[in-house]
Amino acid sequence: MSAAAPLPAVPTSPGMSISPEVCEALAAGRPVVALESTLLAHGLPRPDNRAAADEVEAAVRVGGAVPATIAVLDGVPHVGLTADEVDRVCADPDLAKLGVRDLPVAAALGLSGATTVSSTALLAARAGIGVFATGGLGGVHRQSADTFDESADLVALARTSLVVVCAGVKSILDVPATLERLESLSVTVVGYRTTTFPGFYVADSGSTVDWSVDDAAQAAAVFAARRDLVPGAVVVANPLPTGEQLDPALHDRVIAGALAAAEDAGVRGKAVTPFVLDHLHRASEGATLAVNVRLVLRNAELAGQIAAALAALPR
Ligand code: PSU
Ligand code: MN
Repeated sequence: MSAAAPLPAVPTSPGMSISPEVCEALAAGRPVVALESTLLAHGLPRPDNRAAADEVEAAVRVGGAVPATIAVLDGVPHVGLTADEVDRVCADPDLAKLGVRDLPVAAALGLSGATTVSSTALLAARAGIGVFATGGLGGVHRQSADTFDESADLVALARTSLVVVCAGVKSILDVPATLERLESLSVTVVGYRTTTFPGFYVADSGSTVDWSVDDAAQAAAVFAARRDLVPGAVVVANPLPTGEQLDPALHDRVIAGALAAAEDAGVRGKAVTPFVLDHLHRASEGATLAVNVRLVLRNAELAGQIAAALAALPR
């Protein structure tokens, strides 16, 4: 009689690989925070992105949760990456940028890529992760009336149940139009300790939101209530303190230049956001890069706290 096949060391969800640490935390009901890889691979320049990847994971741990950076490697969605896997994501200049619609192609053809807010949210929710930290959401681009360019992040958040901690939407976008779309899509949006909607690099986008939460426990409670009611995300908008924001005058100047450069270069589709962010990092001599990393770290730590508060709630 042959011996029984050994059990896999790590149980995994169908079609994805979950790291041992993340798997054990989820099985035990301990807090976990998902992190996206597009902001590393396409939003931050090499080689600074590699150090940022470690710092973001460390910030989640300071907040009280286990980090789960998500990417697709050789066709397999990975939830929680080894150091070597983070190296791959951060070093490859040709790594694909994968939204939800790209995931089946990557899976079927065995391709690798970084996951955006839309695809990270989907994969995180499927793995059973309730909280996700990023920098700024994608949204409605400023020329969208001509280009129809609206990030797939918005529709994905309408149907994916998790908390997304962000510094608002990227300020290269049309922020009021993006807030209107989030309303149409019934995505819950709350400010963290403010009703001022943040402007990514700057504390104030010029728009407001209807609701704010005072602490991580309130954010977790809002999500728990939404989860029981209807699928969809709770966006927790966490502004930088004004003392840490990008100088608003520099902000407005470099953004105008970056958008004009993208127009002149004829950049379209999913290349727009990486092109504009890269242009900003250069034009501001690294000031936007430093602020971008800082806001992601703050979001990661808050997300850790919210995940811990969520884990403490009865399910
Ligand atoms: N936040 C950042 N930097 C980024 C992004 C978010 O601080 O680069 C990424 C996210 O992955 C988001 C994507 O989903 O930008 C939006 O791309 P697009 O506009 O093409 O949908
Ligand atoms: Mn787009």
